[in-house]
Amino acid sequence: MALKVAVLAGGVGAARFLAGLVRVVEPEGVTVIGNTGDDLECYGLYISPDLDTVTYTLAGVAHPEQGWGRAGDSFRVQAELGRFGLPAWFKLGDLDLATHIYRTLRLRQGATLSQVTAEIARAFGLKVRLLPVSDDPVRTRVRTAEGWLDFQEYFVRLGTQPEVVEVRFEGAQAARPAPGVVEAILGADLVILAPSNPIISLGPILAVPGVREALRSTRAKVAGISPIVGGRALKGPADRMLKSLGYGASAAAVARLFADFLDVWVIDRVDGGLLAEIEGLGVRPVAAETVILDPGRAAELARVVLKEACGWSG
Ligand code: FO1
Repeated sequence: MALKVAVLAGGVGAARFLAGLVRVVEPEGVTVIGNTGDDLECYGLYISPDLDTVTYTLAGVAHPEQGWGRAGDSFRVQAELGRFGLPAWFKLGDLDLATHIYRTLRLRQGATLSQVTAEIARAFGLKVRLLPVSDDPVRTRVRTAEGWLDFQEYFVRLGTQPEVVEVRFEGAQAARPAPGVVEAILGADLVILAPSNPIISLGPILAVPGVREALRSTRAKVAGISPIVGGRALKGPADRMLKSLGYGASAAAVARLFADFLDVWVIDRVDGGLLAEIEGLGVRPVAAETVILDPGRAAELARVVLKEACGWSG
């Protein structure tokens, strides 16, 4: 029987890790629990960036450098929308728009986000099960000197430049985990926190009542991969955010955020000096090559996680 793995996932970093994981375990046994805090409406369309990034990456159709959006996409529709004065700071390619049109159409017909996500995943030939963390709206908002901003305004329009002094996940308290989310965590052989921004990618997932409790009570080992290497985020604003929110930007500081449910924390070899600090949190640290340069390296990293967390050696 396939090893049952549940993965908590944000966007690009998580998707690249998953592309490696499915090379080493049977994808049919993998459930991906995706962040929906970044979701937005644009031109009346419902966009779920992190779910799409996972879908496109696993389908092999993601933009190779950006990691989000489609490879070889064109922007003719968005350019034409400029004629009517509509803003175009959130780049939506023509192929990508088809996904958003389909999702919006199905949601208007009464389908849930998890149903549509499964339909889109099937259309792209995914073998993993991809679940939004919730079918209820959860929206990440950040407070900066300019006041409260919607997540994508901060992330894309302002290019993550303003300092973030507070983060909230609107709707999270009233949200219920999507069907299968808690069951996947409780029924897994292994739960993995992908190398994602701990505040804005994993934060919304953990903020949905029932998810953190499931992570604390599952009999599966819970392992995570640090997205901070040598005090720096490999991608995005995680290091600056961790500092401005007062947590500190180190692989150990991120482990502290998850210490109540984390068993194994995989850090980069350059952070070997943090092993004792992580052990002090009651978490077993493992030093490995964590920088994902290609799917081969991602597969190597997945092998380390599987071996260290549950003794799996293929
Ligand atoms: N990221 C950008 O930096 N600029 C964009 O214009 C942009 C558009 C976009 C469209 C669809 C999509 O699925 C993702 C998109 N992203 C864009 C990425 C997205 O903002 C972030 O990757 C996530 O929300 C953070 O994980």
